[in-house]
Amino acid sequence: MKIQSISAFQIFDSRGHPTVEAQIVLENGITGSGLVPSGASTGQYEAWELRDGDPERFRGLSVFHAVNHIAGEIADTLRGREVSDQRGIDDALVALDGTPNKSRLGANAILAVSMAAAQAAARGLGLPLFESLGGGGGTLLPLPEIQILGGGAHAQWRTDVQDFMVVATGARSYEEALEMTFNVYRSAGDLLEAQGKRFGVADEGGYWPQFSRNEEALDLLVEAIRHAGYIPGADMAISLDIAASDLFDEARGCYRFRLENRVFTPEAFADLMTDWCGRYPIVSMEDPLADTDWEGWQRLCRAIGDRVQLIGDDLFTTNPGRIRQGIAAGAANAVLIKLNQIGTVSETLDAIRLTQAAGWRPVVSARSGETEDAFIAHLAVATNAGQLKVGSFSRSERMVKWNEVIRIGRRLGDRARFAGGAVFQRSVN
Ligand code: 2PG
Ligand code: MG
Repeated sequence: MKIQSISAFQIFDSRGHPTVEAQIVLENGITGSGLVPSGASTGQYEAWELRDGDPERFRGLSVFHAVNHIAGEIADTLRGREVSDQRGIDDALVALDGTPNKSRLGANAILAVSMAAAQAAARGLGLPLFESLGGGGGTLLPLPEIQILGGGAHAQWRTDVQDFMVVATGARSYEEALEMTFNVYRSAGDLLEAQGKRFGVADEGGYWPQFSRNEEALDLLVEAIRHAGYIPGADMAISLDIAASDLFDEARGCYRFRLENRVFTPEAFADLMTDWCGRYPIVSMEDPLADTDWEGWQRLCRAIGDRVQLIGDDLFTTNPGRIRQGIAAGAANAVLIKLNQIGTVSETLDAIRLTQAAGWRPVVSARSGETEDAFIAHLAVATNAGQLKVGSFSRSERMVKWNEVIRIGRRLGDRARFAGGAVFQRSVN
């Protein structure tokens, strides 16, 4: 199954911002496409998203250079190659780019082609993507981590904390987890409406918050879980993405809550995170500290790492080198996995395997700017990752991923397993 041609064009993500789609056609006529997402609270160590920077076109956000790189250099290099050799294709893309962060061709150009190759290879074999990506060993449906309120960079800083999510730790099946989350999401909406505080939704479909303190959002989550008829901490737990790199003032070496006009030393901020975990039913915290605060991460991990999942997102940026450094330092116990932070499918699989080999947990994640592509649902099942974070329970760029896991479960039939709340107790690979 050889690659006959590769083309690309500019499409738009869920924020209406330009992004890249690549299409591969094989010699036997089979096609595959790759659509690239885009973050807003991006980590400084992420692979480079190439934008044109021309103020006359899409306020500088157009991606015509990345598109041209695919149609030109990349197509010339990969034409005639065996599409099922994902590693060979990805290595060739990395070598062609030649920079450490994929800044010459653009990680958005490279990833579009890498994803398109994976999809074309699966179709060529007549397999769903999760089967071909995972070599047939992927059978674990992930526990969904679903956003109820969106803040930070996704909601004009209405709260300092970025993602207020729930996890249905008491659910016995993927479908039950979705039903429980539906109920809590609706309850949160009803409560906000009753308080006269329901003002639409943020970038990932969670309610747009209107609070004067971050803890009010935590209180609302607990109330919404109860209101929906569940026991906080037993049936439903809280998961937060603090996105603390965005709260850290590098120059002064302190964290800042703009909403509350409060400033914290790194120690005080880590203490606040520990305090929240004691007072609220929190099972998981992502980026509780900044991506430069390695000491803080280690301290927090020693304090609560045995009972709270501590996920590095900006800290690791899905980069195997940084994950290795984190494992050696004992800085976290879980890794957020985003394809476009590293830029190829093979390196993403490496990051997941490395995480699992250390006994840590991978959490496959979408970006705040998403597309109609459901690739990550397949990635999560293919690798038995156990957890999937896609945003909220509304808007089609989110629902397409949750729905795809339902389809994958039907396809797996009796072979399907569900990760459930057990992911927080042990490794279920
Ligand atoms: C994150 C993601 C998704 P963004 O920080 O984990 O919530 O946001 O894509 O803006 O980086
Ligand atoms: Mg994050």
